[in-house]
Amino acid sequence: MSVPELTAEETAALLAAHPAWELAREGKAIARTFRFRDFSEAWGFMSRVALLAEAQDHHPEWFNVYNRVEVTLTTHDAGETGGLSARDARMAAAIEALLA
Ligand code: H2B
Repeated sequence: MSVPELTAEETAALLAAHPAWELAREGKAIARTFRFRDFSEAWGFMSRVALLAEAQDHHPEWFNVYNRVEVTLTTHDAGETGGLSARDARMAAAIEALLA
């Protein structure tokens, strides 16, 4: 529980920088649903995000059905019970960069 949570201003900046993401869990997380052509492309995306997650030691919560991947980013080590931190902002930016 040692990671500082984003301030309201920092959270607003995060959403402005990545408008496809939305706040979830009463502001404690951000979420985005990705759709791909098929399962193979979805799994390829997940594989690349998994490598990012290991490199950043920051791991997404996600749910996959065929070509759809729902990603939730939150920091378990932030706040009392988890919250948004700079780690989530960095991961969101890295995921966006994968798809750019
Ligand atoms: N992922 C996420 N989403 N939040 C965390 O707080 C977190 C993590 N902490 N991955 C890391 C691992 C921590 O448990 C290890 C010990 O560094």
